Amino acid sequence: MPQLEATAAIDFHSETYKDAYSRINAIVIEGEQEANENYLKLAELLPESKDQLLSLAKMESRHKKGFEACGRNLSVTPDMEFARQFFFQLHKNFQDAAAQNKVVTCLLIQSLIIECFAIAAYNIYIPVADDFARKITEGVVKDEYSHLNFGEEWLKANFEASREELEAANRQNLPIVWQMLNQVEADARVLGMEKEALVEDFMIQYGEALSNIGFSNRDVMRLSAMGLAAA
Ligand code: PL3
Ligand code: FE2
Ligand code: FE2
Repeated sequence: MPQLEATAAIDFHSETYKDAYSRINAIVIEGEQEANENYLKLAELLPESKDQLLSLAKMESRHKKGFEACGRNLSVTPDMEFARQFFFQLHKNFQDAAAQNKVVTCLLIQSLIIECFAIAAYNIYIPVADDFARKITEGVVKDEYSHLNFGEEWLKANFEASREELEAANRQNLPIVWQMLNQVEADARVLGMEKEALVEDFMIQYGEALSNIGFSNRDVMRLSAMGLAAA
């Protein structure tokens, strides 16, 4: 199994590994922090799901603490400034949508795009992680499926009314994800994660989510590849 050989070959304490980890670890910490804030905002926008959304927000702050411990365990200082810039556009689009009460756009950005991105990244990371980080990440990824499920269920129940806004939000935000992947490609490779595997896993998760919500196979293909060719 090539993946096992790769694991054996990774030196978690080399300067090269730690340098790449300072950015990837920061991205994950910042992503969990922003996910926490986004679910708190969604709890305001969707009072009927308030308790559930507050519990998702709480999970996100636990995830953040877990990944901070992963960095500490390798004596890595996360580059938080890099991570804030990494998320800037997606974060801004979420906040603009929230300010206009566009719940569908907020759910697409956080519960579909960001959660699928996280699920893909964590699934690809688990086999090449150090033992400490692997245990943490395995626990986290289980929660992320339930966050994705929240978005799927809500959007499925409101599919016809949400359809147009979902299309527009997808067109606005999915190309940003491909750019984000390009920005982490080199660092992810140092950690043993290939961009092609991340793209593939993301497209599978995101495509399944769109299909569960109610889009046809044809729409799923069109929506989930939006902007990919240009990336
Ligand atoms: C939502 O619950 C969490 C949001 C986190 C987003 C993470 C995106 C990660 C992309 C970077 C690829 C490498 C990940 C390595 C995993 C430790
Ligand atoms: Fe999370
Ligand atoms: Fe999450």
